[in-house]
Amino acid sequence: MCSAREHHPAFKASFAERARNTSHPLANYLLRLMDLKKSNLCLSADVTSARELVTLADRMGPSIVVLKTHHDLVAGWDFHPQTGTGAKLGVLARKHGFLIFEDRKFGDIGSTVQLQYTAGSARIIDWAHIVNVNMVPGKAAVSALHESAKRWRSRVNYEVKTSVSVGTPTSDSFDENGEESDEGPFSNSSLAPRDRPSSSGFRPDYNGRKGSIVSITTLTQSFEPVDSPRFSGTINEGDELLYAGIEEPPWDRGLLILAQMSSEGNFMTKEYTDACVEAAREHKDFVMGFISQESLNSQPDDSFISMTPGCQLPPDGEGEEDGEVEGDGLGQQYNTPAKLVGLCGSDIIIVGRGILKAASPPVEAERYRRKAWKAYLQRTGQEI
Ligand code: S5P
Repeated sequence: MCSAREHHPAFKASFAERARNTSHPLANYLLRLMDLKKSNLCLSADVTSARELVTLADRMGPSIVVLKTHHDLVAGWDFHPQTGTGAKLGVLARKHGFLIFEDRKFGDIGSTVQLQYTAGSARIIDWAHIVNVNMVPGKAAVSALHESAKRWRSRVNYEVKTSVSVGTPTSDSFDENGEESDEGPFSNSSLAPRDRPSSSGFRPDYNGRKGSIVSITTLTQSFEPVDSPRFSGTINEGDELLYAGIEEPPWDRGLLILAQMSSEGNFMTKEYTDACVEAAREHKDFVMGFISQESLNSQPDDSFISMTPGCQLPPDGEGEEDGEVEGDGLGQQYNTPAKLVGLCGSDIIIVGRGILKAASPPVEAERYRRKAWKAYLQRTGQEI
């Protein structure tokens, strides 16, 4: 089911060693976190209400290193940048030590994926450390997202205080060149992503050219350095704790390329997978790895992380490690952590329903964590 990559140095290397050889800031952080927490488990938090999601993240936080979200299937997602659902998950991520991965699978032309990443109600880049891209439209989607992440990174250390006043319109208030930032025609490109005014004083047309004047708004901005995005909402006092033993994650964002899928009959050919690896090598300081069914490290200096969905364990006690697990009847196929991590060289298993549907999800998450960690220790020849 997978082409073994045991000849690549990363296959046998510990996560701590891999961290030392990884220049990607977020990949380096994640590998150190895995080593510290003894976890290579990502929870696919596919629940349909924001309240459930936040509760789940708090309960499962101790077992996981990555929390994977699909924000678009969550009812009641609060989009407020400082107090909304993304910010709440951020607080829990700092408290328990995990990264947030929005499984958005961007798959469009460069300009559109930039807007989907940085703009709209969700402003995914503000709260998700990691996102992924479906590279079917071509490599431009990867370079476009990379460009957005760089631009965001260069502004994010500054919080912008804006004061807004309304006055008489003047003709030079509009950008005659129709230049748009990656945040789209409605944004003020000089503002840091998390503190743009929610409405502007003009209504642009869709060519990004002159807008029709409604009133003019003057923004006065002052930039204040901040160390980390602090949540100012209503999570309980004392929840604003930091996971011990490691610093807060870096501001640098990371991208995973969807290089192979777990679903039956998918169209991701070897040629497509190879193109994904090529794109990753071209954007090493942004692409941290792949969603794949096996390790895709093949050149000596490749140090990508493989995260693998389509993972379940047979029920407790029934040939836990080597047993076969049936698919879900909707195309999803499953393999065990022992196979995926031990044989195929995957680094992180992604598990949704295997944990979420258990009688006690926190107990089940621990069972998955232990099995996946054991498979990693065996693969790398460490003591169990
Ligand atoms: O190939 C893939 C890629 C992804 S990201 N196969 C997948 O199943 N996924 C995602 O992983 C999928 O969208 C879902 O959120 C999760 C698997 O959930 P489970 O309940 O089948 O474990």
